[in-house]
Amino acid sequence: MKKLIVFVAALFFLAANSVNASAEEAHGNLKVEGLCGMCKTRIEKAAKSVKGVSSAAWDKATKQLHLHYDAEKTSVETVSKAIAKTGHDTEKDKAPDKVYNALPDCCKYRKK
Ligand SMILES: [Cu+2]
Repeated sequence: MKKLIVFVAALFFLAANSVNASAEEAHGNLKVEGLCGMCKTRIEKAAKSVKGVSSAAWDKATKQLHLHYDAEKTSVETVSKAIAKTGHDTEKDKAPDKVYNALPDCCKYRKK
């Protein structure tokens, strides 16, 4: 009986620890250029495709991308590079011209 109690106690201890681990989530903001709803979808999809990112929300008005991620698995720098690859300039990385030029017209944020 005593062994069972120790076992159950150990399970609770492990469960509590794993809850703590997932609570250690980092928040980050990144400025990403974009114009429309299609941009928003593309930017958020690119951010969420990065392993370790749990949520990504881009605001069209402020151009700010708010990220929740596991700091042991990824970083804002990694997310920034993934987004630039899809055609969107960020405050840290510039998108390749070739990818930018292939964006739909409504998404061409560089021509003002
Ligand atoms: Cu767009």
